[in-house]
Amino acid sequence: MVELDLPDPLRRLDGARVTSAEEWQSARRSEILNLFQTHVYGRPTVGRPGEMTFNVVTRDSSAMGGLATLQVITIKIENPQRTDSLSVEVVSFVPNRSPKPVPGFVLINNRSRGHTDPTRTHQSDFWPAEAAIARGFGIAAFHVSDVDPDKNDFTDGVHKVFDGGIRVARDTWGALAAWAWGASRVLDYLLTDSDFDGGNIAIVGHSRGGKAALVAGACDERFALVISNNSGESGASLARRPVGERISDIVANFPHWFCENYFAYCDRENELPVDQHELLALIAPRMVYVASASEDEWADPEGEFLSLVHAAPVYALHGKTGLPTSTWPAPNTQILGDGMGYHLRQGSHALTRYDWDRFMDFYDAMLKR
Ligand code: GTR
Repeated sequence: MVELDLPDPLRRLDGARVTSAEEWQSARRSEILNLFQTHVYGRPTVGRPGEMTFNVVTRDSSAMGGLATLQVITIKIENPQRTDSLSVEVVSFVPNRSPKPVPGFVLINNRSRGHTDPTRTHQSDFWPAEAAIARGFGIAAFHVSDVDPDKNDFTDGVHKVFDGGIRVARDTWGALAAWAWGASRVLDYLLTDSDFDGGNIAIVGHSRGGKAALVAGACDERFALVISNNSGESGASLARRPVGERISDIVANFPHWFCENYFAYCDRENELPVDQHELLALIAPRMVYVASASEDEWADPEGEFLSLVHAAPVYALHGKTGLPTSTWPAPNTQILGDGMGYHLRQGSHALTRYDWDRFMDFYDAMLKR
């Protein structure tokens, strides 16, 4: 494998070296975030909406045979003229027998809604709510299509409500940034829910949802833990590694995930002013966890691991040692580091019960529970 010439997260645009956590926070962090928003994911046209209401439509304290309390919440978001709105449904469970508030997970659901069935008629390892409850975690989810349907169309979702239904500019946000913004709105709600510990909310996503989870964690410093599962190209894996999916593949298949400026980097990864380890670095000093699968070559599992390794200097600046090794581990061995964790699951591209069990092990270890 050729040596990669990666951008240095600790070198400012004017060439000066970042030497303290304070300098990172005040000067460098915003430079990198701005580069990602300009060249990769696009820039949100709206922050926390002025017109946003939370409506608890269902509350059942005898869910899961009395072990949990279910809530279904509708987040209604209107544009300033109140001519259009979004409605985002959140499903959440908290354990009845654990002291409140509880740390929690939020899944960005990019699969069918059935995976987060509030009735629990259908139970899925994609969102194993019973397992989270048994270990004393709260768990919530929302569906990506409530924020921005996953198709190459800017006339619906958040773009319709806030952007007039078009790509306004070359840095207009794509679906990944929109889903990340949606995750922040779910967090806005959870911060009002006294059963959840608002200081300990993890954002989780698989594949395209894993890319969005990283963007959410990079943009919104209120997320305490960011978990990317098999996120691959334009997620955790390094763009400059010529392995698996490349920018040319992803923008051909999913142009709507990105801003238009990203299209210029097809087969020109070396000219991209950032690489994906810097997206992970934006999460520092908060917790970041990357999970890969051994047969998921399209996502370049080793490239996902190396992103953590190359983000580690930013963690070190904040007094966190990161991973205890820079050697890619064998399948089914978890690495619990300082602020960072990783595992390579034996198997194919998926989000499984094995992955969730490791996320909970890491979260428990970090919380010293
Ligand atoms: C693939 C895509 C990946 C990943 C995946 C998914 O086809 O190439 O980047 O996002 O879809 O989300 O399932």
